[in-house]
Amino acid sequence: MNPKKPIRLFISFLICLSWSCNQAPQTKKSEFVDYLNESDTDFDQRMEWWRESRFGMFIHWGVYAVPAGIHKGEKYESIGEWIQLKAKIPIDEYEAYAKQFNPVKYDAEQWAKTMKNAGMKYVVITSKHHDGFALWDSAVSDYDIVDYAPYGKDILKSLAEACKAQGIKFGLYHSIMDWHHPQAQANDAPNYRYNEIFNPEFPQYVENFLKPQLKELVAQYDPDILWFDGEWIPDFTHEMGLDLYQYVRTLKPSIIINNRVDKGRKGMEGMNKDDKKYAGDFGTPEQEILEGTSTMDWESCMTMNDTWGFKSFDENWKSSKTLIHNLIDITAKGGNYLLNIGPTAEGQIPNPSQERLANMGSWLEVNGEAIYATQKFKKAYKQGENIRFTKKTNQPYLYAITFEQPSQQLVLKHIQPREDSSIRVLGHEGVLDWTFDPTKGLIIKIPEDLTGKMAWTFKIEGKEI
Ligand code: FHN
Repeated sequence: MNPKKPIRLFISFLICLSWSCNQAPQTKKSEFVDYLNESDTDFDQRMEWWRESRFGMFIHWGVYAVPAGIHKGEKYESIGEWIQLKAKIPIDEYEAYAKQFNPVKYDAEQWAKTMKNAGMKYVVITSKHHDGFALWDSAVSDYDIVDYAPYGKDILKSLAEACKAQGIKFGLYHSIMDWHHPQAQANDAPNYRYNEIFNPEFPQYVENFLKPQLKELVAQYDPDILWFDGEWIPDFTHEMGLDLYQYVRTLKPSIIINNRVDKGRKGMEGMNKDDKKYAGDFGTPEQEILEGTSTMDWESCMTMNDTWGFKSFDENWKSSKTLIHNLIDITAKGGNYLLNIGPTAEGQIPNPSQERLANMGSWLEVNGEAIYATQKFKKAYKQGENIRFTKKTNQPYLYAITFEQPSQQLVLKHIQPREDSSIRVLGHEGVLDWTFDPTKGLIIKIPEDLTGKMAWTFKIEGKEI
């Protein structure tokens, strides 16, 4: 939910006033729409495809894949995309890495097919991370993949086209913080007094660089999602956040924007301190899954190993089973799963990532109806630690998904089947014997030859109790 309350009415009135006085760049006075006070009906309609998608690919890709965690022979244990700051690399030295960024093995069509085969319905790729390097041909800056790097081709253009050809929604991650632009955090680049001082020219960076780049990204690549990050810096204010949300929605009214566009996020837990005051369409738990459910839309973003950007020596990969169980748990709690890959400097998806994506796609090919276009149970999203529940949005089907292979019988407490209905395990031939008793619950007889792996989905026609 993205309820709007009086506190924002006043602030958005001020934004409307300033905008209408300044003839908002994209709309005439009469056309001004106050997106900070959208109706719940309009909000729900705009979020529908995103809620039904459940599963997307996060891509952290850029110059940081060149050092890949190692600088001047020293390995840095931090997340790969932070190497410029963690290794205190002066800007001119880091720019030398940009001059080496030449992903000749990048194949946008292959990447889009990999997402499709993994069962992912949308993608969010870094257009610009904190290092300030643009993965598209920007007219606002030459610090980009076409003008600055030897590669010379527009990565976002080819990926946007390939994703749209595969029916995959296209999203952009864009960092508000910028270590390269002199009017942003990088004004004292060699020392990186990151997050310690205000840059007096930061407002000019927002108006004359951040917004113009966002405008060209929306115009050129028509993204369905804008995923902001780096909003925590002291230079960026709540008022800037409200204005940025209004600005981007005015560029593309149907676009979906995360809560890192504003200052409401409670750290890595990712939800808003007060979702009535702060802008953003969904919460963003990072490297964690909410303990329970939420009235606000949310999406857990997580890595497959320990880094977002590629590191040559991070081999701490989560198992396919863990990744699938995360997806099931998140879905049962009503959230989305944004699972990250960090491609190499040559433009390849690491083999361990490809293997896990293929395994997830195989499971979803059989069990996807229990994930996509489902809602959470109203009363109980789980039973014990190894059973999760989901239900179809507009059909009488409910799903009980078990993390461990059941044997002999499965007893379910929160579902009453319709009399004379059939119960099946997705991917397993035949129907299962069952009995229902209001006290004992639903008792399902498990066949000895039960097929399936990693998680088992019981499809039941009936109602939640
Ligand atoms: O600093 C970034 C980090 O590099 C990465 O992009 C994650 C993923 O969303 N977000 C920030 C850390 O919270």
